[in-house]
Amino acid sequence: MNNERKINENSKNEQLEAFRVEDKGKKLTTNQGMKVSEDEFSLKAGERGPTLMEDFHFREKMTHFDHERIPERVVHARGFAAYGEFQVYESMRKYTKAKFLQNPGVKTPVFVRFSTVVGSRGSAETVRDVRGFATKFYTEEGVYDLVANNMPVFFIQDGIKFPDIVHAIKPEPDNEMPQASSAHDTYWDFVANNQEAAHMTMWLMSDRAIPRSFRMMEGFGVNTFRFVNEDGKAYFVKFHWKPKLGVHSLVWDEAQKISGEDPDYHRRDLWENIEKGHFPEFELGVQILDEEDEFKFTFDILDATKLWPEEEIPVKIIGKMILNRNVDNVFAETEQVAFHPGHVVPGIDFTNDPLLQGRLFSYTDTQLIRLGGPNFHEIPINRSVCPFHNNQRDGYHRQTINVGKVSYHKSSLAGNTPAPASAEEGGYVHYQEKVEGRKVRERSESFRDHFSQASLFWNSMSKPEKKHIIDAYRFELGKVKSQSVRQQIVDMFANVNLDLALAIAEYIGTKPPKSGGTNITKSSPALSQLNTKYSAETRKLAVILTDGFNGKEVQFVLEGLKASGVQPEIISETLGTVRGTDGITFKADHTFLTTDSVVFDAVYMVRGSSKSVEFNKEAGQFVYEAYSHYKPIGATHDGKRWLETDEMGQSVGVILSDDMKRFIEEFGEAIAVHRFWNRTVV
Ligand code: HDE
Repeated sequence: MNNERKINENSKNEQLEAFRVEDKGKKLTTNQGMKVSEDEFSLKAGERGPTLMEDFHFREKMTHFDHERIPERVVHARGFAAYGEFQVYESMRKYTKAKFLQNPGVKTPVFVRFSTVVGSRGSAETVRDVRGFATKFYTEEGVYDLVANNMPVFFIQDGIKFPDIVHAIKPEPDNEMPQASSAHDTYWDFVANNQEAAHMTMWLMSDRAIPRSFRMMEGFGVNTFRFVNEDGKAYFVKFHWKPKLGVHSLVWDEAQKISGEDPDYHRRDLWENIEKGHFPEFELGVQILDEEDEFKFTFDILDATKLWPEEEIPVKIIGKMILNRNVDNVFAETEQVAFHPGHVVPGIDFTNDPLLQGRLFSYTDTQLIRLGGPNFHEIPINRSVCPFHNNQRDGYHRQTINVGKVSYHKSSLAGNTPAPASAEEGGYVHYQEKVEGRKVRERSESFRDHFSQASLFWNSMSKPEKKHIIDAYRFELGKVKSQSVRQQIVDMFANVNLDLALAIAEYIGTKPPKSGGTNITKSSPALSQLNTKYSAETRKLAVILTDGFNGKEVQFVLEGLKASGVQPEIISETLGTVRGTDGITFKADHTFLTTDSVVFDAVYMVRGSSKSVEFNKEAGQFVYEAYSHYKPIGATHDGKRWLETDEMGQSVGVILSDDMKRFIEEFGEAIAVHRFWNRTVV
């Protein structure tokens, strides 16, 4: 094709290079470029006198500082992002004409922002919440945004209720508490009185809401979109991201402790792994449905509170994304990026999903206030890598200098250019769906069932996952002060599962539900995260040792574990060098003062000759905490003596062996398992 633009994985980076500024080693200047001679003292009338109005340097510096903040996102305020590339495995020509989905030889640059939803910009990252997973594809046909979450359904069915759910789940307005949490009266009052939230609430109470890492989450486009191919034939489509490392979570006690220990836990994990070259990978999957099959299901495929069970409509894996570069400047890139589900390319179209329709209005609208005007598409991170031409002009912060007299269409002076492109020339032509109906403000009859899929989700959970869900309800409702709201929730969730409702009621002091139960017995194994992938790759291992350890043995074990991707970090009595009996040394990364058990995936107890009572006590607490969070623990020789009780030593996931080869093998496997849920923890 002669109008094909050459975009490759480096295109965005090359574009950004023009905007990067290196200040190091340069002379200090004003914003006007004039060198300044002094930056510590304002201009004063006498050494002890008042600052003078004419001090332009002081005024410029202070004014800029005074205006440094922009409004945070109304939702998804706290986020972290990285660059990468996407490649399709095989041409999707049959289903869509989107160019970036045609050629396995093409790598499309991407920018992905992960986020929490409820908390403000400075809130902790391991709170119980939905996670955003928004991807910007810089394609040759323009920017395509896949603005996804880590849960496949949503709280509401119609966009008009979005302000209500957000007001209800955000901190309560009279005292702005609690931060980044749904565990309060207004959220649960909303759920009880807007029962379409039942299914999403089950997900929110599940382990999915406390991910171990952004690298270990699935992503879901939630809304139903359309693929349209070259012949104009359309298909319904749902988008999925599947993480290479599988889906894994924290335990609630651990998540809460990490919020204090390291509120930046998720961004640190992403940042560090990319810096070390452990590039996160996600496969793109699609569920595709023929238009003729629209009404074949027990649920309405346009209802965003429903998922499409993977066993009924399989997920076809079509490509892979790899994240391989951190940002240079969080404000310039991560904060100023503007996503929008309406940023589409030819071959991707919308459906009448009323939640999606609401979203199509909201995102541009919110950028106008957040980024200060209509030219946010010109901010470097938002710029498409292909050129853009139209008659839009002026406005705050305009960067381009559009030359010539003509800024209207149609014109003879510019020969009707920029000219609309036909479909053959790559112009976007909306899918000609036939619509007819009366103007009404109503819920479709097909959107009325709020409980069947909530039950499906419950039925699909493994035993430990069910226990975590019950615990989460007990915690959250335990924080709800209104007895009436508590009771309404118990009565409501009896429609999902009676055992669940009874388990909640028993704990939070309400009456058991008046009625309830369900005849839904179906389950969907794909919904249980225990059925996803397991790997020891990038798992963080705490190695506890002091001077006098057996150097050769520890070195052998660590090399063996590193070969399966485990990342060991040494914890010792002091920072600096730790010496083994045989002259082998390690550099201590942490002491018990600078780190904590909760930020590791596994513990290797080595010991040494230290007799410090304090150190030994702390080591015991450290390993016990890891044990109580169901983590793998390994010990050889002396290290075994640190394991507090016999019971702990005999538990699943605790590997004690003096045969080094066997130890590496068994401990490596245990690290991959991640958590041993059937361990008895007292
Ligand atoms: Fe969003 N959403 N949303 N949302 N959303 C925003 O846009 C909105 C919904 C999602 O990292 C806002 O730029 C409405 C579903 C992500 O920058 C805002 C409705 C899904 C992000 C907005 C929804 C999402 C946002 C706030 C219901 C999963 C963060 C700041 C009709 C598929 C993107 C902004 C980033 C952000 C509106 C529902 C995902 C206000 C009205 C469903 C990942 O425009």
